[in-house]
Amino acid sequence: MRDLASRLPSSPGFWRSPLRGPRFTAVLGLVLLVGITVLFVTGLLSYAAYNPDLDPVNDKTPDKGLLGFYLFAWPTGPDWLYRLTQGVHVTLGLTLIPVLLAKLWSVVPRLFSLPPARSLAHALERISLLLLVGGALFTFLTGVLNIQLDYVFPGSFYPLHFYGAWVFFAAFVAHAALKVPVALRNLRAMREERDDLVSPRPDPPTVSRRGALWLVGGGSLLMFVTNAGRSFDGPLRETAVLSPHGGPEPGNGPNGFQINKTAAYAGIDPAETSEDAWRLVVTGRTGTVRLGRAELRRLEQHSAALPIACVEGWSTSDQWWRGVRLRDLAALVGFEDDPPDVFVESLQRRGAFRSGALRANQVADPRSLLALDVNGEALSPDHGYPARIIVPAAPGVLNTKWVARLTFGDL
Ligand SMILES: Nc1nc2c(c(=O)[nH]1)N[C@H]1C(S)=C(S)[C@@H](COP(=O)(O)O)O[C@H]1N2
Ligand SMILES: [Mo]
Repeated sequence: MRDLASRLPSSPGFWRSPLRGPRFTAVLGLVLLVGITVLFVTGLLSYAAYNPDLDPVNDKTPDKGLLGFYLFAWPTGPDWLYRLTQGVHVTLGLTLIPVLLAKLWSVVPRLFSLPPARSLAHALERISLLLLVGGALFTFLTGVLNIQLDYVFPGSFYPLHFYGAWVFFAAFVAHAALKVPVALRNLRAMREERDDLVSPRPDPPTVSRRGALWLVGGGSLLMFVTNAGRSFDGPLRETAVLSPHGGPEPGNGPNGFQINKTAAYAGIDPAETSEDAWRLVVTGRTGTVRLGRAELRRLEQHSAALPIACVEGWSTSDQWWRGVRLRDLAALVGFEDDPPDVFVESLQRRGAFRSGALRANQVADPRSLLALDVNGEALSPDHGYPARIIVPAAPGVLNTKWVARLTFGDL
C-alpha cells in the first residue's frame, strides 16, 4: 500500500526532476508578473478601442456590468496606436506561452498535493489556484484560436476571452500578492531552502537549471521571431511563418496588401456593387441623401495615409486612402460644425462585422474617410469596393467594407 502511494502524483517522491525548485519557479513567475500585467492592460485597451459603450452592435459582452468601468473615447492619434497596442498584446501573448507552460510544469507537484485542504485558508488558496491555472490556460487558448484564420471554439471569442481574462487576472493579482515576496526572497537567498518543490529523490540531472531557463527563453524567442513580423510589410512579414497574415503579401500592386475577409467570403454580390446599382444612403438631421460613386467623386476628395490594424494582431503599414471625409458627409445631412456619432452598415448580410458604430471624435477627425481609392487605384472588391470606412488608430473591425448606409446622430 505504501509503495502504491509513492507511485501516485500526490506523493512527493513521484516527481523526480532535479530542476524543480523555488528559484526556478521564482524566475519564471517574475517574468510572468510583468508579461501578464502588460497583456491585461493591452487587452483592456483593445476592448475600449471597440467603442463598446457606444452601441450594442459594437459590444459583444453586453452583460459586462461594472467591468466596463474604465471605458473611454478611443483617440484617433497617433494613427499607429492600435497597431502598437494590439501587436504587443498578441505577440507578447504568443511569446509568453513557453514561459507559462514552464511555470506550470515547475509547480505541478503542488497541484496534486494531498490532503486537498488542510484548513479553510488552504482550501481558499487552492480554489484560487484552480481559477489561476484554469483561467490562464483558457485565456491563452481562446486567444491563440482567435488569431487562426478559422476560429473553432464553442461560443463567441469575445465574451469568452473577456470574462476568462477577468477571472484569470483576479486570481493572478491574489496569487502575486501572496507569492511575489516569496519569489524575491528565494532569489536573494544564498542557498536554496528546503521546499516542497525540491524532489526528495531526484533523478540525475540531464540539463542544468540555467540550461533549462535558456531553453524556455529560446522557445519564447522562437515564438517571437516567427510571429512578430506580421505587424510589418515586405521582408519582415515573410519571417512570420507561424502567423496567419504572415508570409508573402496576398497580391501585387496597389491593392496587394493583406485582406481579412474577401468579398466572396462576405457574400458580396457584384451586381449590387456596380456603378449603376450601388447608392450610399446617408441619413441625418435634415433627412436622407443617396449618392452613387460618381456623385461621391464630385464631393471634395481627401487623402490620408493610414494602416489597417486587426484585433488578431497583424497590421499593415500606411496605405494611401482617398475619398470623402466622414465629417463632410455629416455636413451633407445637417451636422455642419458638430459631427455626431455614426452608425455604419455594410452590404454584407451575415457575419459579425457587417456594421459598426464610430464615435463623434472619430467622425470629426479630418483623416477619417469613406475611401473610394487606395494607393492611387479604385478599391478592389476584397478591400471594400465601392466604398469603405478608414479611421485613424481604430481597430480593423471598425473599418467597415462595402458600405451601404451611414446614419449620423448621437447613438
Ligand atoms: N463588411 C465588413 N467589413 C469589414 C470586415 C468584415 O468582415 N465585413 N472585416 C473587418 C476587419 S476584422 C478588418 S481587420 C478589416 C480588414 O480590412 P482589409 O481586408 O482591407 O485588410 O476590415 C474590416 N471590415
Ligand atoms: Mo480584424
